Amino acid sequence: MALPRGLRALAAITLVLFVVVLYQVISGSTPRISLPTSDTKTDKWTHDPQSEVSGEPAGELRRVEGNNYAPDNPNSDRINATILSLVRNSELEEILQSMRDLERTWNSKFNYPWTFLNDVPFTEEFKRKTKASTKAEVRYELVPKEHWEVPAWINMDLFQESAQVLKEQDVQYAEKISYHQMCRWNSGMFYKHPALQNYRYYWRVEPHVHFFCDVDYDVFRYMQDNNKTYGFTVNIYDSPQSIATLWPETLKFLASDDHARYLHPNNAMDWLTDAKRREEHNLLANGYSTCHLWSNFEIGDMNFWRSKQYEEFFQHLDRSGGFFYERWGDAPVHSIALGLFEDKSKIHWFRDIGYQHIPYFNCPNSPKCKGCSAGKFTDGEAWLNKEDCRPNWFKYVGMD
Ligand SMILES: Nc1nc2c(ncn2[C@@H]2O[C@H](COP(=O)(O)OP(=O)(O)OP(=O)(O)O)[C@@H](O)[C@H]2O)c(=O)[nH]1
Ligand SMILES: [Mg+2]
Repeated sequence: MALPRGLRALAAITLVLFVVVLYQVISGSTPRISLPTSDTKTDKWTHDPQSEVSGEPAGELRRVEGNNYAPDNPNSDRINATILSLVRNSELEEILQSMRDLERTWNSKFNYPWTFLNDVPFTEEFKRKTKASTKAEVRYELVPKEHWEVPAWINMDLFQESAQVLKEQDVQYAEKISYHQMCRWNSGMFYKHPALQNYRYYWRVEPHVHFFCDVDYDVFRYMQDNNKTYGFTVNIYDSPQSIATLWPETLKFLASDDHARYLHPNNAMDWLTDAKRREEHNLLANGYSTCHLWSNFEIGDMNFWRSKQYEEFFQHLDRSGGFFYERWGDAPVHSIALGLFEDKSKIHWFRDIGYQHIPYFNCPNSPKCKGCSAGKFTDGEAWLNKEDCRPNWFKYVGMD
């Protein structure tokens, strides 16, 4: 007996829904859950959003009132946070430049302590001149030898051979062992420094960077009050040759010991694995878009790096040798971990912090900014513009 048309339509819809649900259940072995993200998400990239006028982040911001941030106020409103800089004695002039900019635009108001770190002792001149550049407390710390030295399982002959191969592929700094050590230290060691144990938040500052805009609120308080884990300014593609096996190692980690349970339900997997915008990067990096939060600027919560999942992830990567046999940077390592294990809504684009590390900028359109042109991404060769992968961040995550 034929069913009435209405019932036939209902049966067809039910069947389709059943197939869709069945497909989702079967393909559910990838614990990737898409949740609605902010309405600042955009797939349209007709012009740089920084060319539009913008201001401070939304919400209540903690500001200077009377002496609440005075350097010598024992009951100040500062939270447990420090500005952090790994730097060489030879980069004194360059770090003084960075200090001048950050003090002028922000820290002369909030007086957060500076912590300088080095693998060799700082010179007296370094200490004297940096101390004279701020009213805030300054600390000088030596990196523990065991945090810096090349791990025992690294075969130095293999390192030399690999470095030659990477060099032929134009991977920058491939032969420079200290560069590999620095990347490894920034990936999995800095927050373990004994002098940082009482600190939770940090602002990473490199020598020879520029800050352009007055920032009139306590950014560390912003992170804490808004439950943010990580803040960035610039988002760029990496050299795929420097990280050829980083993503395969990441997948191995996820596939072993039930580590897939560490994936956050609101992760940024689609941002990490995008193959649409720059397919050849994804191919050469074996499934990773290479898009990363540029880590010479970081404002972060060290509790994330101190978490069990990140420690296990770092140990896995470290044991695989890729910090030396390839040239894995701390930026892709941090970005992959954040993209997988953290709620992507806790990663904040500090669009209001005007910043430059040669050759890229984050330059807002705001009367608070001086010295950079709004929306400019690079002052280098025009081809550098294609290294910008913020469009992917805005597409998959949003501008919050
Ligand atoms: N103390 C110390 N600091 C280092 C060493 N290597 C790098 N750094 C610091 O680590 C940070 C990153 O190093 P950079 O040489 O700037 O690396 P990069 O930003 O990838 O390269 P550039 O584009 O040349 O700036 C900087 O703050 C350096 O001062 C080292 O061997 N010892
Ligand atoms: Mg640098």
